[in-house]
Parts: sequence; C-alpha cells; structure tokens
Amino acid sequence: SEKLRVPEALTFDDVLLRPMESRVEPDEADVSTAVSKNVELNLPVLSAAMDTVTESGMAIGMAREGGLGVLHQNMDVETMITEIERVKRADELVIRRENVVTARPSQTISEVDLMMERQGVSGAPVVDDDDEVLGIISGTDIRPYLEVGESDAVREAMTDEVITAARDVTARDALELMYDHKIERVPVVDEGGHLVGLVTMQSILQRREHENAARDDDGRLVCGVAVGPFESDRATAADEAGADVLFIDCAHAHNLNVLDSAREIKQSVEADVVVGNVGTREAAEAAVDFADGLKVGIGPGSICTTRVVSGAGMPQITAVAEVADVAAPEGVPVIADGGIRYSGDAIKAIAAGADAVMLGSYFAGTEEAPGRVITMNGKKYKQYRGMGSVGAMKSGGGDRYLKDADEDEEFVPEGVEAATPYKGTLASELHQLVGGMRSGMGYVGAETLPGFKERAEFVRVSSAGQTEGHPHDVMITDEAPNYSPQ
Ligand code: RVP
Repeated sequence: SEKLRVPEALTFDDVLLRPMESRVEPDEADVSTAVSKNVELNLPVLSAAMDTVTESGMAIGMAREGGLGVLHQNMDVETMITEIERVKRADELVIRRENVVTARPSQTISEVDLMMERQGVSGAPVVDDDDEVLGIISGTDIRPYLEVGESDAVREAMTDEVITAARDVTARDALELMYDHKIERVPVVDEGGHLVGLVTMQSILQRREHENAARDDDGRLVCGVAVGPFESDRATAADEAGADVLFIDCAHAHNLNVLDSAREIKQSVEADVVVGNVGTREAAEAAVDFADGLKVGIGPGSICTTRVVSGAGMPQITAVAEVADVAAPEGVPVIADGGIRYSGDAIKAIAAGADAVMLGSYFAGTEEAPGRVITMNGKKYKQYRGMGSVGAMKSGGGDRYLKDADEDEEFVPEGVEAATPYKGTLASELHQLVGGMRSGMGYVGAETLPGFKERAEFVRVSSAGQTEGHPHDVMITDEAPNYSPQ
C-alpha cells in the first residue's frame, strides 16, 4: 500500500559527526550565534520556558554566561513583568533612583550609619526634598564622628563637592571619574542636578566578571519570555517590560489559528518573535515570512509524552534539518528544542542546521532552577515536570486552557512530573555542555558555528555502533561530570 511507503526520520542516536581534517583547537572555536533575527548570543544555548527551569534566577545566570533564559508562562502578568525587570536590571551600570539608598542633610550620623549597615551599602548620596544632590556621605566620612559626634547632622560630615555624571555615562567614563577623584560611587543627575541614579565601583566590577554576557544595546542582560499563542495582552506587557525575544509557546504551531495570532503579535511588538514549535518543512514554510526565529521540537522532550499520547511527532535530527532547509535561505535562525541529553546531541543539532539549542532537563537540576530539592535514598534531586503535565497545567496552564476543568480526569496530559539529579551551579553545567560542543567543532574542523553547520557531515549509526559509542564492558567506578548512563 502507498500508506506504507513511509519516509525515514532520524534522531540524535541515529547519527554521528564524521571526523574531518582540522587545525581547530576547541578552546579557540567561536560559539557565538544568532538566536533570532536581531538578537545575538555568545553561547548557542537557551534554557527552556518551564516552571521548573526558567525564572529570573536562571535567566540572569544564562545571560551572564552568554546564553538566553526564556521565562515560563505559568505566572500572572504582574509577576511576569517583575521577573523581566529583575533580569533587565541585574547587571545595570546605573542603579536606578528607586533602588538608590539616600540620606537627608538633617538626619543624624547614627541614623545614617544604621541605615547604611541595614541596606548593605557603604555610602549614600545626600538629597533635599526635591531630590537635588547636596553631597555624598560614606563610611569614611562618618568614622571620625562615631562615639563623639553621633548626634551631629549629616550635613556636617558629608562631602559637599560631589562629582556627578550625566545619564548617558559609560562604564569607562565612570571609572575614569572614580580614578581621578579616588572615589567609589558617582551619583547620576539630570540637567537640574536631581538624582536619577548611581554608578558604583562594585557594579562596574561585577559586570567585568561576566565579560561574555549576552547584553542588549544598552548593556542590559538579554531576556526571553514565553507567551501563549492567543495571549496578545501578555505579549504586549512582556514587550513593554523589556523582553528581547518573545517565544510563542505552543506544542503545534502549524495550527493555522496559532499562526494567525502569532502574526498579529509580531506586528504589535518591538521584541523579536520566535514561533514554535514546528517540526516539518511545511510548518516552517507557513511561518518563515514573519517569524524572527523558528523553534523545532515535536515530542523529543525528556518529560514529554506527546508522541505516545497523540501518536504524532518527528525525530529531532530530521525535524531540525527540514526546518533549517526552509529557514536558513531566508536568514531566519532555528532553535532545536528538547531531547538533548549530552553535549554531543547539542552539537549534532547544530550540524543538522540549528543555530542554537534549548534544554530543560539538562538545567533543571542546577541551583538556578526554581524546582524544589527532594532527597530520595540519601541522594538529592530537583523536581522537573513537563508544562503539559497534570501538575503544571493545574498551577497556571490550567487557569488559561481549562477554565471549566475541576477534576483531574478532565486533563489529557502530554507530559510527566519527574525528578532529576541535583547538579550544582549552572555555570559548571554550561561549561561541560559548551566544552563538548567546542570539541565537536574541533573534530569537524570548523572555527565558527555557521562554518560548522556548512561543513559538518553525518554518518548513520547502527544499534551496534551506538553501543560501541557508550562506555561498554566496564563497570563505571567514578562519575564523570559530563556522562551518566541513561
Ligand atoms: P528536555 O531538554 O529534553 O528536557 O526538553 C525540554 C523541552 O520539552 C521544552 O523546551 C519543551 O519544548 C518541551 N516540553 C515542555 N513540557 C513538555 C510537556 O509537558 N510535554 N514538553
């Protein structure tokens, strides 16, 4: 029968990268990439929009390392706005007025001393009722007054010749001011001398620690946000709060109602809009004219039961390759989402045509993930669940999609609730993941990701070949940081 003449589709374990001539040292490989038309990353990695993976803590961690965190949508719009603001403000050069601790000239030295200690700052601009900057007071100014002059007013002790900067001050200018005047903080003022912010030596040094961070044009960390396909209000709110990339969060974006709505959302926001998930050439063709990126994955996720529940899906290597065939000529970046267990899977996804990869289970066990720590048989785990699991749908998704459902029986979940080993910091997980990807670039002999995509070739692996590829005929005695038997 015609029906049974079916095409083959491949996934990670079906293929390996063919080793090629190379002079590329993995350390020197450039792993920067575009995640969407207007957003560049320094690592080709995203953390999944799931309520046990990405909230602001994870998103800040990802962006500081050079990748992108995508905030999940199981939260109300107010909370989402706060979460986006947390990410966008995390490494800001200028601390905003509302977050600056200030003193009044008439306050006593002991009051201000206590206030600075409580707020954990070592100095504060002194302002009048109109917020005009009159001086600045620091621990050094206060010290001579302790014990003997604690009831004196701040105006006695403060430095009144204040060095200030304008709003558009750069990190370099601020450092120069600090160096020239031997000071550690510079109030930022408007034309009228009113306080609008503060630059501190500490905040500059903190930024320096994350030289590889993925930042927007204003130097703030980049932030991704998931929005439901029909939630244009949420999309607008996320856009206004400063999201850099919106991810239309849908299990089957080749639904024409979803695409209509995504197209409308794209027209009403400034942020880039990534459309997903898709898994076929036809779906890519339907979205490539307006999407700023396409996200691929129909059923590969570790906690996903879509393929068993619905009988539909596309093995991930074939899905990525089909979508990339359509997207690459149009300059639309492709993100491979789900099913990545090892660094080797991640670089195979890039070889198939992806520009970046998105992972859930790989990061769910880190400190930065929001899930709670569970101890079982003396080992630590963190909760990890599918967004289509009963638990996740009940706490958020359920509100939106299943308003009338009051019994568990009403849900037809496409995900499970699980636990994943507790892993320590995101930075060390990313180090292993990206280190392995770089190694793959070394074997193929490509210095950049676009070059790698072009050059990489696959070989097909039999199940005997697959067994050969894993540790075999030995008993593993010590855990490797980047390998555990599945
Ligand atoms: P993984 O990295 O294999 O854990 O997969 C994570 C991906 O799985 C997510 O980015 C998302 O695309 C998908 N997902 C999330 N929830 C569910 C589900 O409940 N079926 N699937």
